[in-house]
Amino acid sequence: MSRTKQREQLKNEPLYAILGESLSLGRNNLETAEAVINAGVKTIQYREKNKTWRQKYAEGTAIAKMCRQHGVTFIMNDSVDLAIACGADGIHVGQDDAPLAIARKMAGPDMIIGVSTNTVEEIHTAVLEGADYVGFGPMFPTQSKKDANPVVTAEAVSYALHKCSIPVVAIGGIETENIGSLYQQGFRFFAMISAIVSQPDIKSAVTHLRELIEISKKSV
Ligand code: 3NM
Repeated sequence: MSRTKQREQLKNEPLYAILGESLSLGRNNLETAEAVINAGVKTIQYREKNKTWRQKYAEGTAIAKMCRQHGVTFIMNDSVDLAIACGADGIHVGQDDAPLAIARKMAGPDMIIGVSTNTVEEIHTAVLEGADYVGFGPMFPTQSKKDANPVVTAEAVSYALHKCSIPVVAIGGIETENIGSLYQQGFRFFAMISAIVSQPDIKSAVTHLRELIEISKKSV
């Protein structure tokens, strides 16, 4: 699939799964990726903080290939060199990773680039610098990220919903209990680790999340 099509797909697909092996109930990242792909999720991010470059490269390359075969967009977390080396479609950078302009310069105009944001200022800067989407959170407290920021403020939520011209992917503590209310608030894209990869049955977890979104759609 072309990157142009993938950019379009990002705007149409509500669910964004993030892989993290320590949270995957004993499955390895390839097994989890396969289950997530089979569940129909169209965006997958590889996020490992404690593996070596070589391990990340090996896993990332294999998952990128699986994603390519199934029309799934594959995003590498943090590192531009790994994203390029693995043949990822995109990179997700945090506020402490390579600045977007540098990442763009290294990765080229075609690479999808997402940026983690927590404040109005960070969203504003990411848009100005040409991000394709922002990750925005944490929406709720989360156990999955050790150094998570404070939960986003009402002011930042309002800016994200009404002033941000690129897709806002809500993240942090999103699960079946709250995805519907986030949808009703105006969020359309949802990134999750535990509500997807920590579930015993990933396919039924994803189906349930989709159903909750569909129900909320009818009430907005
Ligand atoms: N980034 P879960 S919160 C990876 O706020 C990540 O930028 C966050 O995991 C941010 O869905 C987070 O299990 C963890 O809460 C998301």
